[in-house]
Amino acid sequence: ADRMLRVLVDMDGVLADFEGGFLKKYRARYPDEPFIALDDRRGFWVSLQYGQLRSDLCEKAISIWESKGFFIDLDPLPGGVEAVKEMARMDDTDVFICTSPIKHYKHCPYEKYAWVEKHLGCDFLEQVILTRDKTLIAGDLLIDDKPDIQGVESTPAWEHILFTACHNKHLSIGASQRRLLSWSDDWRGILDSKRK
Ligand code: UMP
Repeated sequence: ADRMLRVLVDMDGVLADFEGGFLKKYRARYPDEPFIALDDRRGFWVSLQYGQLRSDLCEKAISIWESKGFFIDLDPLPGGVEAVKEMARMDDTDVFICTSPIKHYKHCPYEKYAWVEKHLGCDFLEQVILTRDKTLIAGDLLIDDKPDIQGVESTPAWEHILFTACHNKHLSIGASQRRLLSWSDDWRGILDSKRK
């Protein structure tokens, strides 16, 4: 091959179990409040659906991921760490972790780096991209569980592969859009389909 394939992999909902970690800590902190089971999650924004359940639950939800320890404590999703390590070992492949930090910056950016160091090793810190606008980042593929990824660049370089999550599994997607159902799905085939 002439050039490197560049793969951007999202963190929350793709490598790290944001939804599971959220629900566990929300229920522990607010045991008497209603919650949304993972099976009933709809839409990317957790805070929006909690706010629809009862308006004050929006800020209670936000309080969970703004807390110290939330991001570092997230469990890896099955197979994700192994897949990313394998990509990094592949010839002609560059892999980057492309993730959007929350604007409450006290803990999140630090803990995202700490999570990568803990689960992927300190050499992998070189591959971390923190950005609130993924359309600015040039890559061949972006593997991400957010259905609509928008920003200032109207024609991003990457093809978005929708990673299936509890909040997006019921969505019907366009004929041209591809999904990765989990890390047991054929991610190697998707990478190979983009090699020139
Ligand atoms: N996030 C929110 N509100 C929500 C759900 C998630 O602010 O209701 C945050 C958590 C992550 C970020 O830091 O959004 C997700 O970013 P990406 O997965 O798009 O990288």
